[in-house]
Amino acid sequence: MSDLIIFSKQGSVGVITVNNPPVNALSPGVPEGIADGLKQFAEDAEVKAIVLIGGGRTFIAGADIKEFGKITSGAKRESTLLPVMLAMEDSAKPVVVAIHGTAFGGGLEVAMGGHYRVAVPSALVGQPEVKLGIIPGAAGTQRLPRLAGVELATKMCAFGEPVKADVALAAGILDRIIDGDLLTGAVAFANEMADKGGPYPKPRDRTATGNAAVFAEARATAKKTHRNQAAPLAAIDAVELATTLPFAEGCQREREIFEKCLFSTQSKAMIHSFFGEREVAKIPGIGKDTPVREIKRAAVIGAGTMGGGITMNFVNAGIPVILKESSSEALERGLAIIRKNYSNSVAKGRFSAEVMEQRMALITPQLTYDGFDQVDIITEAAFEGMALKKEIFAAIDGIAKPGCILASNTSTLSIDEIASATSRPADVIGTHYFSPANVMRLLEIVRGAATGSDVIATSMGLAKKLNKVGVLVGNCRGFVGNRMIHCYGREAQFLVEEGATPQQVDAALYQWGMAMGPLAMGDLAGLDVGWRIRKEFKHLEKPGLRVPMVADELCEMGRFGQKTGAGWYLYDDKRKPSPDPVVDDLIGRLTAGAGIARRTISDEEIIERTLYALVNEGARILEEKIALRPVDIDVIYLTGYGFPVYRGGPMFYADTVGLPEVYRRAKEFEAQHGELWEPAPLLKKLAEEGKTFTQWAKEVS
Ligand code: 3H9
Repeated sequence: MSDLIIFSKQGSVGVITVNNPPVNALSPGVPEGIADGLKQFAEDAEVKAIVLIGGGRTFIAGADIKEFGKITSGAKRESTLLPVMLAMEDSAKPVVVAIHGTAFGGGLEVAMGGHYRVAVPSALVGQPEVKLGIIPGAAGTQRLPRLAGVELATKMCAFGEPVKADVALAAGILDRIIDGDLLTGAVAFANEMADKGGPYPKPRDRTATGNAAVFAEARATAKKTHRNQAAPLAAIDAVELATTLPFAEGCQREREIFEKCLFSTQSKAMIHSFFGEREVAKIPGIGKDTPVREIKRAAVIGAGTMGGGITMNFVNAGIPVILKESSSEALERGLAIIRKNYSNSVAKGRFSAEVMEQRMALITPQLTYDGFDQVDIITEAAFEGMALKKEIFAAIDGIAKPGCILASNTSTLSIDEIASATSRPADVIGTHYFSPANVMRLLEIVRGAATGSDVIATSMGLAKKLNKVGVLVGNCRGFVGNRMIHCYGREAQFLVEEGATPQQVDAALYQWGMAMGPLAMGDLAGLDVGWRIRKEFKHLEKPGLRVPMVADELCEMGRFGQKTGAGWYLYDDKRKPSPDPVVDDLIGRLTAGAGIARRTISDEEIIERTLYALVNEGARILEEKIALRPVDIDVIYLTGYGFPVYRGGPMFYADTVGLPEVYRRAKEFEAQHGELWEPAPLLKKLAEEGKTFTQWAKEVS
């Protein structure tokens, strides 16, 4: 018996407890320990049944994902779980698997090797492997359709969403729900089954009946919802094999498909993203022992698109909000939008009308600062202008109670300058939400020079509470996300000026995997936002550098994007875009005036110009320590900018292309387009050393 697995007995039932915190992953030693337990209890004449259970907060949450990198790098050979499961199924004594928390991936696969499965009502079971770019690799695609039927199995394996215990019971994945103590219930169930006597059911002996329509529909859905991703389609293929091949052969084919996925760049990118989302929570110098402030009440200034979304985040987490506006019209408009958003959710069945009313009741709309002296955090979401922000911060500095966090939702402005309007810069922080703020998962947390560690720790904790991914960044114009997107958008516009159509630029990047093209994204976010920012920063622009012409001109024409029915595209009343000859004329006129020669532009150039511009700026951001690590930049792009998860984020993508190649193209672009393309010193250095951003991050950490 190792520390990872504990054997014990409850009367005549042998209990195998997995003890590998935090999530009981199937790390080396765990499968072997389970196999030892089965063997020991098989030989123990006192034992008539066996229970397998997880210690701590969950049953087995899957294979140990950290081990995958060792396998793909050749440092380790994969050991297979299949013999352990066969040993469970072939046990002469009934094996009952007791589930709480999450039986995910290899965890559910192990569970399906048992004769019976019981679970607490709150348990979740699932095959989330596709979220890591792989498919179940230990018979999940073969046993699940045999237990639950192909329809549910296909859905679970192809899309990775777990099901709750009651659904799993109805589908035949579980045999009983245990109310009360799980181990007691599982032991009682095991005694019951042993008393009934064998033979005990083996999931692998059941038949999975094919259903062509189910597979066809799943493939069509996967192509839409998981665009360009290989794993969902591979998972459907594997489940389908369960309906045509004997179990052992199906397992062998599943294994081949699993390995192909595991060694793919998509899977490496998605595993990078999985660990990245957890890595960003780890901030050097701000440990778990950093004190945090309690956030029980909040205030939001500004009921516009951002302020409204931010308010919804707080109330969704049960935190009451005072929502302040400067005019009753703006306040009413903002409240009406919040109500409409909630009504849409009710209509979609996400929650009841009663829940909606409870949330609305948590909002106190008003035109004054009344009650601001009672709240724990004030989030300013006013227009993007320094003078206005400073005025607001000076006002709240005079009202807020000591210890109240003063947060700005600025997307570009200096947190230090905003903080200078207050007498308490240590309490001032940037919390930059992304539009729509109630939907997008990213929260850029901007640390000023004086921001207190406890304010940072509290804000990171708040992100989690609001169901966001908080990423800490430094203070500079645009911070990380918008500073980089500025370069990406700039190149998108230059490409349009040089001869591509807006549709071509958007289509090329969409097909590459971005959630939407950059110009369509501008129309969605509102072109006036960038216009206002460009005006604010005009005095800082270096004279003589090329600047995009078209977007400012569109704004001068009142074309702010979707909200005005026209921007880069023309929008109908359902916000469906169509190309607009007016825009083509404008581009032609402006470029002719500027003497820009128009040419045919390839999709490849569109991808390289826009994405390498992101990477080059990202490298500068790393040099300046505005982002803590390359993975922080990746997570910002994955959770806030619609970057495809299977590409891993801009810095990881650059690693997969190879930094020497990215650098080579940047040099070429510099020769063609001038100093905007000067390669960042870090990019140059790593390219010359033949290293990746990932390797560099390990070296400097
Ligand atoms: C698989 O099973 C393939 C099979 O078919 C077998 C083929 C042979 N491995 O998320 P949390 C770490 S593929 C290693 O913050 P939560 C995580 O990094 C796998 N580490 O907790 C974090 O570390 P740290 C299929 C893992 O309560 C800590 O545990 N399974 C693993 O919010 C806490 O995690 C999955 O894809 C792992 N499998 O959520 C499940 N899981 O503290 C992936 C977690 O150092 N996991 N860690 O940052 C999850 O979905 C969530 O972690 C879970 C808990 C819902 C379980």
